[in-house]
Amino acid sequence: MAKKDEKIDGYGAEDIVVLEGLEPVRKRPGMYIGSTGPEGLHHLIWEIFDNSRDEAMGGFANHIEVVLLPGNRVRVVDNGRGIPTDIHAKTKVSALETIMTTLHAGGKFEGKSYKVSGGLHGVGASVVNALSVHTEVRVHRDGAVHMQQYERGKRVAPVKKVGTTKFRGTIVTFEPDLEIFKEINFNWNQIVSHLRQQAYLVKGLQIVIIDASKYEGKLKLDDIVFMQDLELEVPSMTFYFDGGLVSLVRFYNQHQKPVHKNICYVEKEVDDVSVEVAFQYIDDISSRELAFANNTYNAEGGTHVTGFRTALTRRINDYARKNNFLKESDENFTADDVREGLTSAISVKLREIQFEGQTKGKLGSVEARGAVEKVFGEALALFMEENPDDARAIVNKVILALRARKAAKAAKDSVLRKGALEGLTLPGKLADCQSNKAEDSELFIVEGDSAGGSSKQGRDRRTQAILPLKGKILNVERARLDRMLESNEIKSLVIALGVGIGDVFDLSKLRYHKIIIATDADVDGAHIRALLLTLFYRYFKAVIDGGFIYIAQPPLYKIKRGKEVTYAYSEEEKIAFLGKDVSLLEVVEEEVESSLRPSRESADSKLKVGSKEEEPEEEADTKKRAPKISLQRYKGLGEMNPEELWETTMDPKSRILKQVTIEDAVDADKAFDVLMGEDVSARKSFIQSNAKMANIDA
Ligand code: 28F
Repeated sequence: MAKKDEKIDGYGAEDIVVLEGLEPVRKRPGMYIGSTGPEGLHHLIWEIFDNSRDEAMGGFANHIEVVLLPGNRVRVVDNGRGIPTDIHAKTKVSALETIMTTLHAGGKFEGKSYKVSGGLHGVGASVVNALSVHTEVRVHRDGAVHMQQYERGKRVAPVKKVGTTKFRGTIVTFEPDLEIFKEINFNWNQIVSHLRQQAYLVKGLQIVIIDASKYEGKLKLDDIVFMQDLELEVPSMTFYFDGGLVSLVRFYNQHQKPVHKNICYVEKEVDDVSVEVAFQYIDDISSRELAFANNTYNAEGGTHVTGFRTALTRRINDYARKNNFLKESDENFTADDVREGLTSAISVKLREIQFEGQTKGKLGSVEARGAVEKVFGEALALFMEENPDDARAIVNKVILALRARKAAKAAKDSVLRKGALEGLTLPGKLADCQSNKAEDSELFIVEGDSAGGSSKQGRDRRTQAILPLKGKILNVERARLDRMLESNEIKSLVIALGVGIGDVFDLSKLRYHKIIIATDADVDGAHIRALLLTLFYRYFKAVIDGGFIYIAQPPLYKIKRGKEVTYAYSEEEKIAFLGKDVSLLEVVEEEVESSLRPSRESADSKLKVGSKEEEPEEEADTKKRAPKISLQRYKGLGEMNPEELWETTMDPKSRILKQVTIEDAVDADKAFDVLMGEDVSARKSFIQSNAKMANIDA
């Protein structure tokens, strides 16, 4: 068997080296998957998926299915070669078992059968296994099905042949361990967007995602390969892009006005680095840059992005000079000029990959820079020669950006001279805190005057400052820096932050190390939050990068059971707290919505429901009196009294804050274009599809 594998696929079981048990993984899970929170949990899926995807990248698979099953289980299937199950002569165990139960170096990923390595890939499966209560692998290969099961990383029995097959591939089913993860809640949207991105990165790969987690019928899966064939009536998504990054750029620009028709695209390998780039300009001032190294998204860019920018700036300048768009006396376009309105995607694949810093956010490998600069630079020059209409439109767009930059600078200089920000008088609306140590200080950005009122009363004034903002602040989407400065709302915010803006931006002057966005749980609140995140993303990115921005998580409901008060921060929590009373509540709650809805002023208006004081006939003898239950739904912070607000949302000891990551901001930025852009139908469908999530009545 080993011989046969080696001949056909270039691999035998003997290729695995360096073995180590899985105890360290269970001891320090964070070291292997980053965290034991939601990110780490989803990481388990990505690890198993990555192995399937690597099979696809090697050209051995073109179909992957990821299924959420009932009971917190996840099932991943590919139609690759199947993990080898033959017994290793020396270790006397199969390659499959070694892969699943040891922290190995992963022979497969050291450059033999795969041109490109994903760094840690291949150690992933055993890590997932270690952190799962139960795992099962089924391998379809050479006409036979082999199966092995594991509990918390330990095999239950040796690999066993359990049947015959015509199919080839690997099926892994795992159930994350609640001893490791506090909470197991898979996020459908997160899974879909991650896997969509992966589909763009591997041309021709079909990815099917199925949410069967709430499927109530019987599922007998032992003899099933792809569950897609069962045609269950459950949510599912399929991704397949034969355009690669062209499809990605097209997706990002779908609701935008392109400046030129053709998407510039290149895919080529030089010096052992494979480079893929696509871009297209749209009628906008912001830019979207998506960078990937070995299929991992790099939020902070890195050497490949540097190479791309250098080539872009140089080649556009060259073209503009050669074709007399720029006169001899004109200065060159800057890197910022050529970036305005640009949507670009860069993907590099390297044998050995280095990241800067702890996370994989920034690529450090130096060879990527030269490779991208060369491959993309040449392709861009050729693209402009061959597509003069596109080239002209691009250069004209860049000229516009250059003019706007100069005009904006002049305007900003004059605004600054006039002292718009320089006086640095803190805005009157700001209720500042007493401390002037930024590390201890927090700024709550709240929506409207009523929320401003209660939060000013409820806060700890030593360390907590409040800045109330008016409803719709300003459409920053199409406004420029200078226009934006004119808005009093934004001016207040910028002055309160203390960091300045544009050229005078200085992060060290930040006056609060926690900036907490506390908007209401409705459409307007979502809007303002998206707007603020977009504003930070586009003009104060360093403040997000520094981890200074947070989103408050006010409760959605206050539940009183007799004297006992609980707050529910999500629908799920509400249901969990209410237990069996829920059906009754649902009905009454509905009524409030339409007729009894508490007014904003009466923060204490409560709704009595489920009161069992007038006992119905049959229930009288069943139980002792059930406590009186009341449910209050908060539509905004303004509905809470100062004590409630402090207890639930502001008190550092009991509140929940969500730290904003760059990815959150990118999402908001993208959502923002939809919300603020000109495409009305896109806006409508965005609001509708997000309505439930945001808990709003659309
Ligand atoms: C659902 C998750 O894990 N798919 C995988 C393969 C295929 C090979 C492989 C994997 C063998 C000796 C390491 C097959 N034949 N899906 C997956 N498909 N791993 S993981 O090989 C691992 C190496 O050392 C495979 C020939 N070569 C490789």
